[in-house]
Amino acid sequence: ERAAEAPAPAAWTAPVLSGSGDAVVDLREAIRAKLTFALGRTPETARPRDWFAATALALRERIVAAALASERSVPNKRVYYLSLEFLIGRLMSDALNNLGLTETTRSALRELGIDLDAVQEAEPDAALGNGGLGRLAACFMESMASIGIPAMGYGIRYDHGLFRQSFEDGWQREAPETWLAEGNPWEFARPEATYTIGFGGTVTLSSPEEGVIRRHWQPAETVRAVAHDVPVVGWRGRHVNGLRLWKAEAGEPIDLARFNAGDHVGAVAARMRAEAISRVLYPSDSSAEGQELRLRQEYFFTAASIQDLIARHVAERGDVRSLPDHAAIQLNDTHPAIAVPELMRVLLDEHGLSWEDAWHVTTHTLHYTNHTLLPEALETWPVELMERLLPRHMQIIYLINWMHLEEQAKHGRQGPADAAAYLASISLIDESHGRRVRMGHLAFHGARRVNGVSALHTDLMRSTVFSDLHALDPDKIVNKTNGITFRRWLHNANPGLTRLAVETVGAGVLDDPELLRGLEAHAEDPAFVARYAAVRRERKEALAALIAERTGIDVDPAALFDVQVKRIHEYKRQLLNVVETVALYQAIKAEPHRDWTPRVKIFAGKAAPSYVRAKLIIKLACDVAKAVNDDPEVADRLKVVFLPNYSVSLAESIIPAADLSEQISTAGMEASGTGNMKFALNGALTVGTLDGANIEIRDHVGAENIFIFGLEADGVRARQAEPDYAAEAIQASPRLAAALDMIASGRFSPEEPGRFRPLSDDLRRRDQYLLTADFDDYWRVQRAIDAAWRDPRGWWAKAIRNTARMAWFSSDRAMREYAEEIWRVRLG
Ligand code: 4GP
Repeated sequence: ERAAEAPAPAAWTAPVLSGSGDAVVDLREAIRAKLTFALGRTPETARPRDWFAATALALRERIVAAALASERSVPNKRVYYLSLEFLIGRLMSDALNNLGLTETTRSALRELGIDLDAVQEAEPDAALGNGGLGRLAACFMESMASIGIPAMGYGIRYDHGLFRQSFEDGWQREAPETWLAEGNPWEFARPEATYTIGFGGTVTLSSPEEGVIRRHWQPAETVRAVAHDVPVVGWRGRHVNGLRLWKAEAGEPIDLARFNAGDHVGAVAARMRAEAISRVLYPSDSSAEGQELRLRQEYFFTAASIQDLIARHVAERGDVRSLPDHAAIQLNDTHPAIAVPELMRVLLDEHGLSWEDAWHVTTHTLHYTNHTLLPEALETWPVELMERLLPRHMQIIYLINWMHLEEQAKHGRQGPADAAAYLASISLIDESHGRRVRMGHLAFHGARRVNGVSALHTDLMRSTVFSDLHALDPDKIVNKTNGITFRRWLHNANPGLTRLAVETVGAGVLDDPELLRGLEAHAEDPAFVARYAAVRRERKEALAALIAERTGIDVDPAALFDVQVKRIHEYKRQLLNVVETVALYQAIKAEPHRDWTPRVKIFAGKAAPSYVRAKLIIKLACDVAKAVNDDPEVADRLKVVFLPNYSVSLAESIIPAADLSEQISTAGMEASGTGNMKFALNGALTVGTLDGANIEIRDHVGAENIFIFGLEADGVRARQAEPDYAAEAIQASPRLAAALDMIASGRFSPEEPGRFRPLSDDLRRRDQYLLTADFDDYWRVQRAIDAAWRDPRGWWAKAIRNTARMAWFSSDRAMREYAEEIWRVRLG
């Protein structure tokens, strides 16, 4: 059904961790037994998917022993990572690599006549996330297990992860993704860990006879949250943590009376409503979602997780008051921000704590990571909806807010002139367009530490969205620049480069990425450069084969592979890249005999289904691709490819094959980026703006090894204040004007000449993302890149220095910083 990924070269682990003969025999027999007895298949009839399941089950057994040991030991403090998204992708290569079983498994399967690569390709991607923050959560889980932070991830076990993307004549089409269709061999269902989650209903007061007055929430509706655990095995199998994903079930599977009365559909209506909660991942990334179901998802998984961790804490420690000493809860964005009133509710109403004690526990246990400052992405919920769905929580939010505002009034912190404006800015309730709860403010106020994900982003948090709250508590906001796990993004994705690194600087580099530094000494050594280039060439050939298979387009692996892969969003400016492509096309047409640097522009990424503008940008990229690729005059000097259905696995094939990494967001808008780190680690040179973590990447790899262009964040703000900047910029740039005219003219859409007018008109009139302002500098830097490519020695030296200097961007480093400065938890 799904096409194969590019074949991986023999794993680098061979000389380092190869299995003994006995281990191979044991594993072979274990796999054979799983195939026969757990799956009921014979080797003759088994499909690759069956071999995958049998292998996963056999490996899971080896992970379980360590997992149970981790579970039995009671660490002094645990981290709970609450995230609505975990974009984990395939798990087999992680498990094999971290257990050191890649070669043992390859041999065991070979003895059964089966190829490990084919088995790995049969694993569906677990796409339980949209993009950046979901993939970050997956990297963090792997790193916590690798460096020994006792942790549990909490999320939702979506039946359908991020939609499957295909193109119909260049238009994005979405189809449901079905990763669970044949079950998930990695997971353990834990029906014994089931909690009841309420919605709606009323809040009543206890009778005065009880002495103290307590509030009781009587939900109108309840749903069961059933735990499903996926073990997360760390590097060298030393630690195993759990990812606990909640599945929604109805209290009663069927209304038997209704069924017997003949209403067969109505009899399961309540069940359908309950199960809808864990049915689909919301395909929103950096855009607000108004749907009630989304709020139900948020509360469902947060409440289940809090019940679970409190039950564990009380079982281990007896008293809920000591929660902050033994648990640190990280809220990944505001999606679990309802944890603030939920934890308060549990402590007040169920454990009888006073308000002060409950507030102390809450604000010493919770921490919050912000991932975006885009105004349209800052989550708010209508008060009316919250009151209907979570009446007790709304009471608690009002009380928190009242105390918070009183406190400021008492201290007279606000100047009298603009007191109202000041209080409005720090209030948890936004009253500017209907009354809405600001989830960012709520998370901020309820958290002990709040972090941004790159130095620039954290500064902007302090100076913009959270400036007034920041002034009240200047130590609360801290920076924790993102990281990526090198096990997946270097060792697994690029075994050739890893093997080269091991052979050059020693196997210690597998444990300590700082040793990558040792590669620098070889940046100009012809023998080393040849090997480094050969690794890249092999990955490019594999990617070229994959491109041909999936799109029918032939690309030359000798050309510069220029890659932009990420969610499609206007602020990420795929459109800037497409407009530059059109300008380059025009330039080649104007001077067809010039010696142009051959380029392949590679795009991939999904647009949220309701994001009309992003889908139009995809269509433009596809239409431009068609025109350019079909033009014999251009020949091999420019090719444009849009690979469908971007995923973690596809990223693993693309990133090691990239020469150039496009990180071209409008400065101030990309919180960090993590793709930028993956590319640089694998030796692609970055073309980027001074945005997010690009700035820190430049600081690490050196300004001479990265191509920076465009306005900086304050320049963006200044320019946005000028009313006619777009028109002026276009007028000043004949090249940009010509490219926009060509797009507007219908040249790429002859069957519908006006199709792309909305894009060009918008750029002329408003250009919110400053594409016109940055275009000329982008063009300039791209031509400098053409020239740099023509000097292979210089290019490879830069590439090698990128790989050598990226160690700091390991998510192990990020997790150590969180452990020390946010969670105050010891490493195991
Ligand atoms: C993303 C940010 O857009 C990206 O810059 C960052 O690297 C990533 O989070 C992880 O911190 N945000 C989202 C989102 O994914 O949905 O807001």
